Amino acid sequence: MSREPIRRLNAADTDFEDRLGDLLAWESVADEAVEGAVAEILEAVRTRGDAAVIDYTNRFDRRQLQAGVDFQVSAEAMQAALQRISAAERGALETAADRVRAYHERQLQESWQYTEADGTVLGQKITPMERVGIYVPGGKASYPSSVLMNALPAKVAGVDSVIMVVPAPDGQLSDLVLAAAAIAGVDRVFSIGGAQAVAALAYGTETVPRVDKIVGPGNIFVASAKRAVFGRVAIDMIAGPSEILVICDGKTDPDWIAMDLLSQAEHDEQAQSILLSPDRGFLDAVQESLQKLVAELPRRDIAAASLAGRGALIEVESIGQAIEVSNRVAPEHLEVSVEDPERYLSQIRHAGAIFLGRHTAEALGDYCAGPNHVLPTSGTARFSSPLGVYDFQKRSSIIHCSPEGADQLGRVAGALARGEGLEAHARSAEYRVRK
Ligand code: HSO
Ligand code: ZN
Repeated sequence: MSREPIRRLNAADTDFEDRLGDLLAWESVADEAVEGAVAEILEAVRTRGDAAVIDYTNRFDRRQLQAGVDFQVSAEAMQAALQRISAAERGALETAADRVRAYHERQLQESWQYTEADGTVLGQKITPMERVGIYVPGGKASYPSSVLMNALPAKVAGVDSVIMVVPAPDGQLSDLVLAAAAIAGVDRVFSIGGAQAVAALAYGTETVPRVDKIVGPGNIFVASAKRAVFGRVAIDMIAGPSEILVICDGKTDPDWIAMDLLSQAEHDEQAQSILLSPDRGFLDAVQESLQKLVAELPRRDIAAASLAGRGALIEVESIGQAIEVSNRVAPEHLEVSVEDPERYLSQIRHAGAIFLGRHTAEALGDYCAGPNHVLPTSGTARFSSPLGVYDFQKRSSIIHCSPEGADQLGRVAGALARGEGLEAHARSAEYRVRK
């Protein structure tokens, strides 16, 4: 790890490519010992159901659940949590939920069909998933905002039953997390976590219904369990640490930009914050701001470690070059803090979420602007998109042949089937051909 508070790079340097490569290098941890332990937990829950879930929960979360005792969080407990949070917190959660819901409603896909000249109808039918599981971590990474971001797209998609699992270490649950679940309309909440909760959702137990898809972040055990059950159920992407890349022309308040970089740095020592600017004096000013502002933060140790290990201030020739570099990074969050940012939108190719203009703090997107904050990380924005309603809807194709259509298509299919040596296919199609 570098000892500098944050590394400085210049895109004009001959070794820039190598240094950018070093900066972006990140390995998701896969650990054989973890995989072995997870496999054992999955198998135990698959074969013993609730009894195994209770054993592991008592062991890992220091609880005293009894066999036969329900670990579902009651509707009364959810309402009580909603009453205990402050009016300001409740109002903010409700505003955020309304905005996230409204944004995601625009993503709803419609079924469609069309009729060909001979009367054959072709179409596509959209159906929501039936049951979806949302994993919410316990402890320091337990974000109520993530409850909204995961649950609301599923609800908007029309999922029948959204089931949340959240560990309760020592029996403690976060009021804000439960309140967010209530506001988002989560249907059932179970106070279990870890690989045992993922297993319960994937296989179903006496208490926990089996789901079709599991989404939400978690620690290495949860990530490993999700990977292992993938195929039996769908999963979302396995997210890496948060990232922000800011492009600034040097005319935004350096304190604002420094705090934007710190906002993601404070998530995790492995989080990544990068600033690109053609103005060297501005990079100096932001570096100073960072040093001053990080010291004021409760999570300064995490933020400082993130900046020193994975942060960078990069001098570029122009905003155009900054966008080229950004496209290579394919960041989770891209802030374009320049005059007339819309002008550059067409050149931006790879970014999970794009924040335009000097007034758009990335943090607004984390909480309440409307778009989802579950985004592709570690360069996967090259081929992945934000979590959305699409992730909870499926498509079925529809074919309804008219007699004329069956005649025409039967001949085509017959010829192709015989070419593949599949005689039953050919005859099945040709039975409907007019003699
Ligand atoms: N920036 C995080 C989301 C988050 N931030 C939750 C605050 N709370 C994911 O990229
Ligand atoms: Zn964040």
